[in-house]
Amino acid sequence: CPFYSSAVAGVCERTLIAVKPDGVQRKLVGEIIKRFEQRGFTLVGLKLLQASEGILAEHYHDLRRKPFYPALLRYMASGPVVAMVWEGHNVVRTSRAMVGDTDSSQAKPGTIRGDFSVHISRNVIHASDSVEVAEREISLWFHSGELISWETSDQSHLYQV
Ligand code: IDP
Ligand code: MG
Repeated sequence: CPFYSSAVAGVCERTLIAVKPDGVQRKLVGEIIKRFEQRGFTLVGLKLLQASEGILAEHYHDLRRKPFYPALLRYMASGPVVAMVWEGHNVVRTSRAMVGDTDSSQAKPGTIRGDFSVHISRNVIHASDSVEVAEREISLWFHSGELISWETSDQSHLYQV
């Protein structure tokens, strides 16, 4: 964690964000990164990968009995995914708000899903839904050596340090 983490509670928090295959195909990677950067979060890990069935089965383990599960795994394996770890104050909750409702048809304009998707089955992006889940998902998608802790120069403008 960066130096200011002792001064501001919750700054150390991290979340897993993934641009799903539809978002990559539709060239939304830059737009999505831009939103997280501009909000004030710090990128600590980033990679483009073809997700294996093993990683997807683990990632969506809780949904394995849902009727849409086989189609979900096919969708998530249909092309490359951009997996990222973002850090900052309350990043898990804030990124869920930035991403919008799971069902794109209910997602509010201004959210990523509400601006770039129309159907729940192709909703562009994944974001961890709790701090505990984020820790599990980050260790599933990234080796610890792939994450960089670094001190950004804008911290005194983002936080009272
Ligand atoms: P979340 O991505 O907003 O956290 P979850 O309920 O965890 O939503 O579901 C994971 C993913 O499974 C969704 O983002 C979506 O891609 C897919 N999914 C969820 N419900 C449905 C459905 O009813 N039909 C098709 N796909 C679904
Ligand atoms: Mg979820």
